[in-house]
Amino acid sequence: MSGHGAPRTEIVDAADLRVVVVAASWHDVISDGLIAGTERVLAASGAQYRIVRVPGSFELPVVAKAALDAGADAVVALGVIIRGGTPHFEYVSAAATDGLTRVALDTGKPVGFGLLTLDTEQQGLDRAGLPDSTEDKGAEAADAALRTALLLRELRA
Ligand code: DLZ
Repeated sequence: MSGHGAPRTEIVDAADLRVVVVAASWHDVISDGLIAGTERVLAASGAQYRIVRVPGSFELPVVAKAALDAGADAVVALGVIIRGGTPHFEYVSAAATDGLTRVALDTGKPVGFGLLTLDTEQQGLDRAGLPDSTEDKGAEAADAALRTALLLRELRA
């Protein structure tokens, strides 16, 4: 999937939203870049947020669900999975992706999807919002979570 065509966005005002960032701990340079991009957007929006770490991407859905059940308006889920020589990549990627989708639908609250599933480390460095990156997927995921939470609030009002 290409990053071309992503919407051009401005910072939204989300001062009354509570957001939990759930970040997996694998591939720290890339995941630290994703977290920094997410924080830039959340801080600029005025949203209240906290960051929690989980061991790996497989653990993202259950913790995202707990955060939303406990009252968060949105979650930003961040993880980095790099393909290896075994089918493990497919299992962890599918479990995390399907699980996060289910969490969003079951809770009726948005999960910003900042899970990178990659063939190479370089692909992650290119997307991590680092000085030499071409994309900032952590920022994109945070922006999507905020916009969706605000839209859902408006639709339900
Ligand atoms: C086991 C594993 C492997 C091989 N690779 C990754 C990865 O690239 N990215 C990631 O976020 N997590 C990985 N994990 C860990 C699993 O997500 C999970 O934390 C463990 O299987 C324990 O449940």
